[in-house]
Amino acid sequence: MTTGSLLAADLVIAVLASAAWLGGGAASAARRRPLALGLAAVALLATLARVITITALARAGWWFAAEKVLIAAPLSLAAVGIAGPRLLRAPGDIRAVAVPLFFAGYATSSALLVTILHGYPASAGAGLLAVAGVVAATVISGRALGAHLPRTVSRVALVVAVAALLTGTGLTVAPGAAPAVPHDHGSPAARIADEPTRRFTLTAGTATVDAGGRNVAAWAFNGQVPGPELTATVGDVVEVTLRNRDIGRGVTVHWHGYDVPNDQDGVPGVTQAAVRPGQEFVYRFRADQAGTYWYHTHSASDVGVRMGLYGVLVVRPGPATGLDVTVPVHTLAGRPLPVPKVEQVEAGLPVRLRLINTDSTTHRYAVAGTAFRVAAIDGVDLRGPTPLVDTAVLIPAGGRYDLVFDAPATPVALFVDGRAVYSTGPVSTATGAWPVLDPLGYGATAPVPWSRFDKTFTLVLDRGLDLRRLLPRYAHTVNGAADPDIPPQVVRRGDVVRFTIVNRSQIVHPWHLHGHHVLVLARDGEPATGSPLWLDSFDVRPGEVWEVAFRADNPGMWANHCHNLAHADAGMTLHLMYS
Ligand SMILES: [Cu+2]
Repeated sequence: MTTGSLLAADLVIAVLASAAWLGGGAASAARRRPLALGLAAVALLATLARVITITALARAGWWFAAEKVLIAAPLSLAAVGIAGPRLLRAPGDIRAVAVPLFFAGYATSSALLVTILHGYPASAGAGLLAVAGVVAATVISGRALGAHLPRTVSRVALVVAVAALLTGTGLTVAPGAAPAVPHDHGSPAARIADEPTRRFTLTAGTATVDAGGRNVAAWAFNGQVPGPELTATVGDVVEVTLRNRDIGRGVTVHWHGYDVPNDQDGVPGVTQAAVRPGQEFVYRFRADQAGTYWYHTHSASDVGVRMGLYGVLVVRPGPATGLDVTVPVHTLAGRPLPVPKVEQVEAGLPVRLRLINTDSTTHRYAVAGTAFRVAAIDGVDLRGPTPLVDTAVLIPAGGRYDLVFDAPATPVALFVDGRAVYSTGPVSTATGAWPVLDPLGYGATAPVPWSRFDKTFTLVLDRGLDLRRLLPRYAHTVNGAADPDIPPQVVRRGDVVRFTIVNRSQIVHPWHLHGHHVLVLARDGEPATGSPLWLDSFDVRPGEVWEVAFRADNPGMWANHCHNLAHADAGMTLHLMYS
């Protein structure tokens, strides 16, 4: 059983236990003896089952079990300890066990609320608040049922409630200094001169575009979705003038995966001010990384990218050979955009398909009708990629895979999420059962270039109630905090930095660090055994623990966030900064 399924199972069992205890309390209050005893038995079994799930989660990593061991387990023990003996005494009047059963229900459900609303890290404040809630609810139920509760119970409730308030609710972590926002650096055009320059203009504006035979409202660069494909040769200077015609929420251009100097990174409020309607901004950087990249607005990025403010950036080492095409996959107005038509090629010609996922969720790609190799991931060539047949690849949000093969004489087809987006003739469509490539074991291995790490950080991804703003929100959190309250990670130039990224939530988080590619060291404690994987976008699935590292060689302040852009907007963004 994976840690992700354990997390889900534990949650379901906790809900069941809470419901059964509370249902048992209600049934006994209504003097429905067999129902009350039956529900209490279910609750007891569910509570015991949690011993297994919580122990297994703790073995997978303390991050997954902290609040369950420290808060849920003691409360569940108290529930069984108080309700159990009274049930065993088999009271003549079943109503006599109503309050103990309600107590057990409140104990289990308040621990559940701690997991759902607070998560990681566990805190004394959250624990005390949970206990105070349990005691208060039990006292109220007791009064309502006319039960005699010892006066000490009310006193304990009062003491615990005061202690909880004094400790703080524990719903937020200790404040870290939110990063200071540097101001507009202006155009850096003077910095690089006398070099071959590729000049482009991107004008952002509202537009109506044809999305597979249907006109939809979009935000577009130069009136088209995707925006124009920007190409360059290694060594060129890329100069892009961004103009905003009428996008009221502002526009920037972020060069996704391209490790540009910090002031060219296009993050509003961090590396520049958003470009407002009528304004412009000139980006300029040297293209010294070959590979497949993309660009997109980082201003109101969730809605901006979804509405169409993105395009492809390809940097080639020299003239393209054979058929070399980009396949950006995007969902516009709820429907997949058609993939650009690929010309027919003669057999034997080398083909390079640059697959790009510009959506916020993972896509599954399958090439049918030919063996292929994965030549590069996230713009970086793999070492010793071997031929694959009838194998699918999963590309995370923001990620890119370059697939290469020699065009066969027989038909080939590309499937995205089981749908043929392109084919040169009839091929088998049964790609759904194909195995999925695990890039951590693909290609030829090479030693990790570092033996020690100067800085290590752990990012625990979860959900939680965020009370820092006027309106409470159910945020996507990192270490229990949400943007802008997540303390920045501070490194020095030259540091070798290791991140541990832990997903204790129920959803996939595609992680994306700006300005640096990270080398994958291990996943779930298993070292990567294939080609060195230098990624800028990788899916951390529920229950997974990723270890990645990089050298801090690109000074500045960099966004470090989930590339499910709705999650990033809902708190899952922090910053890496150089001291
Ligand atoms: Cu996410």
